[in-house]
Amino acid sequence: TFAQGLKLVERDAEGVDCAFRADVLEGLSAPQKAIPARWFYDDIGSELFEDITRLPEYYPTRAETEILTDRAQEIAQLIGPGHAVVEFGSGSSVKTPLLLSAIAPSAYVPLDIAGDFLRSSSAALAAKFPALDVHPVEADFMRRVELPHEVTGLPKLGFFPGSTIGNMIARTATDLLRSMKETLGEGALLLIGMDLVKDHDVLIAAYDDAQGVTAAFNCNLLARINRELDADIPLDAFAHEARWNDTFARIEMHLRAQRDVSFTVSGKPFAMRAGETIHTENSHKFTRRSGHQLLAAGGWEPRARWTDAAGQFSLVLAES
Ligand code: AVI
Repeated sequence: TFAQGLKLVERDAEGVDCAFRADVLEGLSAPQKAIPARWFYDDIGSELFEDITRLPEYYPTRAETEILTDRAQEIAQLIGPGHAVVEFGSGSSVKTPLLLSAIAPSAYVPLDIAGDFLRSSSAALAAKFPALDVHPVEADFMRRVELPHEVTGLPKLGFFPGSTIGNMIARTATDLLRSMKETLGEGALLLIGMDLVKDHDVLIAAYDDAQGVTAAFNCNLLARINRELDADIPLDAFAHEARWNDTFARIEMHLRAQRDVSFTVSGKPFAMRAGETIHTENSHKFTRRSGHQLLAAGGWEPRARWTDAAGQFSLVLAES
C-alpha cells in the first residue's frame, strides 16, 4: 500500500521555502560565500544527481551497489526480517530494492524534502513491492522526524546510503546521527554508506566529469535560486570547480565567478569579484578509523563493515 506523504516543509505566503531563503541570504553574506549542499535537490537537481550516479567517473554508486549485491545474505542475516526501513533520502531505484529484497522488511518509510521526487520514487517502489507498506514523509531529516503511527512498535533500520553523511561537516554529521537515533528510537540499527579516501585524481574526476553533468548539477543551484527566490544571478558568469582539500580530507565544489558580477536575491543586493567563489558542497572521504570515530560521536556503535572488491567504498552496520 502507498500512503500519500505528510507535508512538513515550512513555506511563506508566496510558497517560498523559508529555510532555503534564509540559508541562501546568510550564505551569500559571509566572507567566503557558501550555500549548504542539501539545497541542490529540487526536482531538477534530484534528476541530475541520478544522472551523476550513472557516470563512468562516479564510482560510489556502483561500488555501494556491488556491496549490497555481493553481501546481501550476510547483511540480511545480521539485520533479520520484519523491520520498518527508514531511508534518509528518497531512495535510489537500484540500492533500495536491493536492500528491501534482501531483508524482507514490514514497512518502508522514505524521508525527503524534495516532495514530488519523493512521491514518484515511492510510488515506483510500492509498485515493485506490492506487499510492502510504503509511507513517504516530506520532511527535513536533519531534525528529529515523527514517524507515521503505522510503524510504531516495529524494529527500526535506518538506511543512509551514498555517503551523504560525507556532505556534512563533522559537527553537523554528529548532530544528524544523533537525531537519527531520536527518530528511530532505542535499539535501532543503522546501515550507512561511507566513501573512502583514495587517489586524488580518481576523486577529482568523479566530481568533474567529462560530460559536464556534475557542472550542470552545481550550476542548477544558482538556477534554483533564480526560480524560487526572485533572483537575477547571471548563470553564464559562473563556472563549476571541484578541488581536494587535504586538511579536511574532502572534495569541495565551488562556483567561481568568471568576472565581476552583481545580482539581487529576494530584494537583497550582492556583488562578487572575478575569481571569488561560492562554496556549494563538501564531500568528506573516510578511513575505517575516521568513519568509526564519527559514528561513535553520533551515538552509534559499529557492528559490521563491508567494502567493494576494489576497496573504494564502505557500508557500515551500526547499533544505537
Ligand atoms: C549525495 N552525495 C553523497 C554526493 C557526493 O558524492 O558527495 C553528491 C554529489 N556531488 C557531486 N557529485 C555527487
